[in-house]
Order: sequence, then C-alpha cells, then structure tokens
Amino acid sequence: MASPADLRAWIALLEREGELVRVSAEVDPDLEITEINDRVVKAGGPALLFENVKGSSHPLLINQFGTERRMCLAFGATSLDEVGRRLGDVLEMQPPEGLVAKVKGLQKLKSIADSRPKTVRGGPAQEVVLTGDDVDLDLLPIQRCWPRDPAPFITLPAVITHDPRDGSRNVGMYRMQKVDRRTTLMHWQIHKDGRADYLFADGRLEVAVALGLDPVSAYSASAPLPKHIDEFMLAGFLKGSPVELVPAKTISVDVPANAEVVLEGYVETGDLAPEGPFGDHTGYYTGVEPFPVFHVTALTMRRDAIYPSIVVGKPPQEDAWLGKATERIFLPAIRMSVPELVDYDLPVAGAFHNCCIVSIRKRFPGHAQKVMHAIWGLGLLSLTKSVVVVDEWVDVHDYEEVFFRVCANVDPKRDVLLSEGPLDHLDHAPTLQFYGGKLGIDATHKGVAEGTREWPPEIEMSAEVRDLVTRRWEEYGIAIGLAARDGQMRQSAAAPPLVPR
Ligand SMILES: Cc1cc2nc3c(=O)[nH]c(=O)nc-3n(C[C@H](O)[C@H](O)[C@H](O)COP(=O)(O)O)c2cc1C
Ligand SMILES: [Mn+2]
Repeated sequence: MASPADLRAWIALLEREGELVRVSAEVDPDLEITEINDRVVKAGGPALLFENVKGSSHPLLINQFGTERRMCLAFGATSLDEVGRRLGDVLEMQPPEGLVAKVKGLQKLKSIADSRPKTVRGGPAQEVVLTGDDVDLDLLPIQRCWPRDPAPFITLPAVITHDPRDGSRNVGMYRMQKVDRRTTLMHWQIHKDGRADYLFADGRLEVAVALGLDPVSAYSASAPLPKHIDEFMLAGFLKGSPVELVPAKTISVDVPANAEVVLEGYVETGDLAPEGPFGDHTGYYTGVEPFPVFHVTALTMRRDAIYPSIVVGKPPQEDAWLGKATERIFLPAIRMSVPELVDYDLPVAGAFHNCCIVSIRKRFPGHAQKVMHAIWGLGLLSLTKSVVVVDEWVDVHDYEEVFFRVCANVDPKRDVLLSEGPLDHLDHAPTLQFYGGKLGIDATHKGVAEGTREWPPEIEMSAEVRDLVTRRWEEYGIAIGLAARDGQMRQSAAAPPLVPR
C-alpha cells in the first residue's frame, strides 16, 4: 500500500474506503462546522468534505485523521506500529554480514537517500498566483472554532522556515489567527523550532505556509524532530517517495508542489501582536500573548483549491490521532536512548504532555526513577508533567490495569517523586507559565534490594486448571461465553526475576 500522492488522491482513497462524507448543505465556518465535526469525531465517524461553506467558493476538508483506520490508510500501513518499525529498522542498522544482509542494507540506505525533498519545475500549487493587494485570505473558508475565539484561525498548516544561521529547513504546524485579508499571527510556542528560527533572525524571516498536502506530509509538520532534521525528509522517508518542492513566487523558500494553497510572506523581529484567546487542545482557552505578525506577500493555489482544517478542543478530538501516530512512530527512536523502555502511552485525555505511562525492563534499584528522568530529558517529552512507570509485563495502553498497578504497588511516601522543570507553553495549571512541578510514580514491583520487604507473588490460576475449565466450559451450561476471561490482566509469572539479589 502506497500513501496518497496529494490531497486529491487522499480524498479519493477515503471515498473508496467509505471513510468520507460530502456535505452539500450550506454550513457556516463560524462555529457551526466545529459543532458538526465535534459530534462526528466523538462518534468515530468519517472525514467530512463541506462543499458549500458560507462566504467561500472553496470546499473545506475536516476529520481526515480522525480514526486509527484513517491514520493507517494515510501511511499505507496496517498499523501505526508498522510505520514505527520502518523507522526503527533504519535506526537499528548494523554493519551487514554476508551478501544478503549487504543488499538489504543498501536498500535501507537507499530509502534514506530517496527521502530528501526534490525540487521540480512547477506544480498545481501555483495554478493561481495572487500577489500584493490581490492577496485575500477572505477567499478561504477559515473557521472560527469556539465561541470565545476572537477571529478565524488557520488550524492545519505546514509552516516552512529556514534557520538563518545554517539554512536548514523546518516545518511545523502552528495555528494562525487571521488579522485581515493579508495578515495573520504565527503561534510559535517557546519550545518549538519555528520559534527558534524567528529568534535567530535579525530582521526579516521569510515564511511559507502550505495548506492541503498529502496526509503524510501534513502529519510530518506535527512531528517532534530534532531541530536540524527536516520534517519533509521524514515525510519522504515514510511515504517512500520524496516531497516535491517548487520555488515560491515572492520569497526564496521552496514550497510543496502538490499543495492546495500556499501563503508566502515574512515575519519581522519585534513585530508582535496580541494572539488569542483560543479554544485549545487542553480543553480550555489559552490566554492572550504576543506572537509574531505574518505578512502575506502571495497567495497561490489550485484553481479549485480544497481548504484543510482541524479543530482542537476538549479531548478526544481529531488531533488525538496525529499524536498517537507520533507516539507509535517515535517508539523505536526513544528506545535508542532508553533501551530498557518496553512501551509507552500518552493518554489522549492527558493532552499528550500531561501524562506518560512507560513500561520498563527493570534491572536495578532506582531504575524507574532513572527512566522518569530520561523522559524529562527527551525532546518535547521533556515537557511531560507526570510519568507513571510500570513493569514490562503491564500493558501501558490498558488504563484499568495501569490504575490497578498504581494503587496496588505504590507506597506514596517511597514511590512518588516530586521534581520540577519545564512545562508546556499552554499548561494553565502551574503557578508560573512554562515552569513547575513534575510527578513521577513508580508502580513497579520492588524488593529487598530496594530496602523493602519481600514482594508477594501475584495471584494466578495454574495453566492445567485453566485448560481444564476451557475444555469443560460447555458442560457447565454457563451461558456467558469464554470471552469473560479476555479481560484478564497479564501476569508477572512469565517475566524474568526482578531486582537482582
Ligand atoms: C492540530 C495541531 C495544532 C498545533 N498548534 C500548535 C501551535 O499553535 N503552536 C505550536 O507551537 N505548536 C502547535 N502544535 C504542535 C507542533 O506542531 C509540534 O510541536 C511540532 O513538532 C512543532 O514543530 P517544530 O518543533 O519543528 O517547531 C500543533 C499540533 C497539532 C497537531
Ligand atoms: Mn522541527
């Protein structure tokens, strides 16, 4: 399965798979689309293509990422873990032994080499070119998402900048509050690479914004890569074909040739204006803060451009699946630094950085605390507010089981670590913005090596009796079916010894 080449191919695929509904009734981009979409997202419903949006001749696509199945279709994969393995295979590459391994190794290296974006002559993104006074953001069906939002916001952009020091490209997804026909704000939070490019600029920084990309390129803008790594390279690697770029019309930035819409323009040092409030993915409104002003010098687009949108708000929302994709895709990369990490889960209700559950192969006293500190030291995961550590046999995605382990295995005085450090820009809970408390909960088994009593064995029925009851089940005439045992938690019995004695 290949991933779709552009937004049109993606829409066609969604339609073939019964994953898209076209809405021809006129709808208002002012709040109404949010309410429709909120109901559909929460019901696990389809992507929506609103063909008749009040005040605009361009259709609006929303909820393209709203389920795990659609996310897998986007990546041309059967599971998000499979996408993670594609990346893991390359990260884990060892010097090959023998001819077969060498050939395989070369294929992997080729997949990296082929992932570099490539420049092409032209593309549909520039069928229509509006510059200067002709630039008009009112042409686009930009949504005002929530009642207290002061203006419409562009919500699903791929914002492209170059580091003024070394020219390296950065692509990120940041909401853009519309100010007028030719101006928006750029919500670059303090921990983000886009913000760093802006801060390194002395004067003007050119910015391009691509709207309506193939789903993998769009996803890549949200991926938390180290600063010097180009998100479009990740997109090319995950798609198996390079992102194609064309030179922009009014700035020296290359833009995706397949985009539906491109905004070209610039921001300037010290040119800030109040942004917000905005109904955010925290489930609350984020307050008003100064953010850079983006001046649009050109609007280029396909003749019949489709405008992509997303609404964040109280979880779960569509962005849950962009986050889950990141969680799965980056697992192998995290294991490169934290090899004892078996699995992790960022609960959607925790807005991703409020809680991280990790399972570890525990080998020594204090191992859980080591992993907490590792999480607090890793990229954007460093913003994680609370870390819960469980043993390797616990399913981190089964919150009921995690809750059981936390309740059963924790002595709050001994196993709760209070620390402090950087917190997410949008977190309204800490007393100071950006900085506050961290909570680590060690819900692993302990033992004498950690200065505590002998840990009791977990209750588990013997395999013989389980088999016997399974064999005889029909005989008992109890009509609830064997499924009753499916909810059983995994047992520690099969696991290697805990803390070495
Ligand atoms: C729907 C959506 C909206 C987002 N909005 C913002 C935003 O307004 N500001 C921001 O800094 N990050 C936002 N993010 C998160 C960034 O896209 C993400 O942290 C990304 O890794 C930033 O890229 P960068 O580190 O290259 O700057 C959003 C993510 C999603 C999925
Ligand atoms: Mn980046």
